Amino acid sequence: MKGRVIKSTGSWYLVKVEELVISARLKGKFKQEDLKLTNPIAVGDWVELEKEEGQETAVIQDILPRENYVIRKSTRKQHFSHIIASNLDQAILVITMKKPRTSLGFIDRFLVSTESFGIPAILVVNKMDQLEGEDETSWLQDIHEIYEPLGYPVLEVSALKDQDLKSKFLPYIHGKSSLISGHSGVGKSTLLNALIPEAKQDTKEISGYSAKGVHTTTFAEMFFLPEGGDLIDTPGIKEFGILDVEEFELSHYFPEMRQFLGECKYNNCTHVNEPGCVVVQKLEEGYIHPYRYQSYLNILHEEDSHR
Ligand SMILES: Nc1nc2c(ncn2[C@@H]2O[C@H](COP(=O)(O)OP(=O)(O)OP(=O)(O)O)[C@@H](O)[C@H]2O)c(=O)[nH]1
Ligand SMILES: [Mg+2]
Ligand SMILES: [Zn+2]
Repeated sequence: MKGRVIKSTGSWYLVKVEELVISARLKGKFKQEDLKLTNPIAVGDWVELEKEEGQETAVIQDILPRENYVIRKSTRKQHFSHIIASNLDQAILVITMKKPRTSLGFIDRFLVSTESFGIPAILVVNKMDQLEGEDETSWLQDIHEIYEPLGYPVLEVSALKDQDLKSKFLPYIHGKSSLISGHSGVGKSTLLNALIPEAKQDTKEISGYSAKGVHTTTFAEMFFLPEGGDLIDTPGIKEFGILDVEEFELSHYFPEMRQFLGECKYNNCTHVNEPGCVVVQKLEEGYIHPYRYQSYLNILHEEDSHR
């Protein structure tokens, strides 16, 4: 039989085979192409499985080739990576202005990752009911001004309060497989519950002391929209370690730079201080947002120090 992995707890996997959900385990070791992974099988994987004799459970025999995946550096094991989910149509990044605050740098790292995986991304500003004051309005304005022209849709929602959340959201998620990501406490599970009430994901108040989330969701899990499509709730992430992006490659994952890349004087230009750099010229002319360029430099230099 063929099925899709909807949850993985480490040793057991829940696999959806047509309308059934079956518990399955892995037998033996799996070879992964060149990747050092902490998890051989991820949510979203299509697998081939076989029923165990006289039991309700099954054994996973094979993983079908992944169309794409979102992967991050393992926080536990050096030089290892963790696949968050695979076979996705898009990634939804939930962000909040406060409690917790999502920085532009974090957003940019996330977007560089999804660009490098070839996965479209959407930004969802949650907790709009809490937005107040000039500071916060100007943060929101920045988000719209920076990201919409780059082709990333920006949605404003309140997962807790919006009455029309579903109708607002459905055009973006209908019939698609969407990953939901973001810091702990931004309301990923709350949003999921609002869209799919049967999901009943645990949610928890953020810590009053640190104004950060308390890592309520601990495993990625896929839920199905009755209208068609699925959403994958994931544990909150602190930072997004970017993988295997070469210096000269990084600008390919900034859509506003990508269009000028052939035009720099040197074809291995890193767009820092090389003569005849068209990216720096476009920055000065105002075609590239200074915050985005700053993020570019930050990622470039951080990745440098990891090499
Ligand atoms: N005021 C307000 N609070 C919200 C909103 N959405 C979520 N919250 C609250 O934010 C807190 C965290 O929500 P969760 O859904 O648990 O956050 P999460 O992103 O799933 O967090 P992790 O599972 O830890 O990654 C809860 O107390 C929610 O009730 C919103 O739109 N407005
Ligand atoms: Mg959660
Ligand atoms: Zn350049």
